Amino acid sequence: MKLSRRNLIKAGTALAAPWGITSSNAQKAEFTVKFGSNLPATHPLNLRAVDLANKLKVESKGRIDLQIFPFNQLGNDTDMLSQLRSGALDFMTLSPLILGTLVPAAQINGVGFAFKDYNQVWAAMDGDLGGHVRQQIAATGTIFAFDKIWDNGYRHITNSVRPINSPDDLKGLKLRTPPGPMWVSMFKALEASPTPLNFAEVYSALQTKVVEGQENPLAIVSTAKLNEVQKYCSMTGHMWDGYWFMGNKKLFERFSPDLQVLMTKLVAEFALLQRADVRRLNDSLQADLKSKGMVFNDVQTDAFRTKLRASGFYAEWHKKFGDEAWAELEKYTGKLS
Ligand code: X2X
Repeated sequence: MKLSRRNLIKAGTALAAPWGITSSNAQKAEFTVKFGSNLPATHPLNLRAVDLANKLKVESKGRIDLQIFPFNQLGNDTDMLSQLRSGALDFMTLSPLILGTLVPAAQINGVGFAFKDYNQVWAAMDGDLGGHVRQQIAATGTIFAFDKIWDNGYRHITNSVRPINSPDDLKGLKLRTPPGPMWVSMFKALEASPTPLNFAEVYSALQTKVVEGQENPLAIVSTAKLNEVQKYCSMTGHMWDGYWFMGNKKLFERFSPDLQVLMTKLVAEFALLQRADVRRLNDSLQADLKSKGMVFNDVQTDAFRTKLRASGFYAEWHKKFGDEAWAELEKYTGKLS
């Protein structure tokens, strides 16, 4: 079967079928490697990963066969991260905030309401702040991150109970967060009732009302069809989140230098295209989701920041990250607290 977007999308519904199958007359690749992600096959992250795999195959003259496994086919994020560390998985994309369970410094992009716009995001993540985080990831000795982070987007809150206009509306709301310490800390500070769950469990947890809400960018709400089990979407944009494209260090060191250079170049090249796709989607999906019955509201975020400040959220994370890293963040965002 040819590696194509159409086949990948079909694959999204099948279980654990590899999508990098080479045609029968092609010679066996020197490196047949696996990439896993938590997102549906139709999300631009996976569509661009397929494009990456195709170009990698051509430009490596068939030496690298990158097989794409979307939508938690290889396990949830927590499983995939431990597989990546042990070498059972070769490459994956992961939120820096979930990676925070292993590399605490990685969470810094998730500080509530830190980045005012995408110019600040890319300046920081492609600049010194991202560089600092990648150093900490490499310091694990087992995994590393390529140097252009892929996009997830600004996160907004959806739920099945009421529109969120002010922090009071969040009080006691049973909110799923991804399994990362900063999310729990932030939504506790806002007096919601956060429950950390892997993305693999989100749709069913919402459907069965184990939780009432969740927070994600619109491209995820749409591609994971969360609108089927959520009524309200409140445009809080409370943090920006991305995906480090990561690899197992030992595996990557087995690539010859020319293959290492090639893959590094292509991950960066497709990162830029993926960022543009995600941004276009996040900017255009409101109308589509509205037509499917979701109710949107814009949110004045000042009261949320004030509450976070008053609760000591910024002071606590400043202390955890340290003065140097915090100054690095504020170099891009301006003063936060
Ligand atoms: O788990 C989530 O909500 C997701 C898909 O946004 C992340 O990967 C952090």
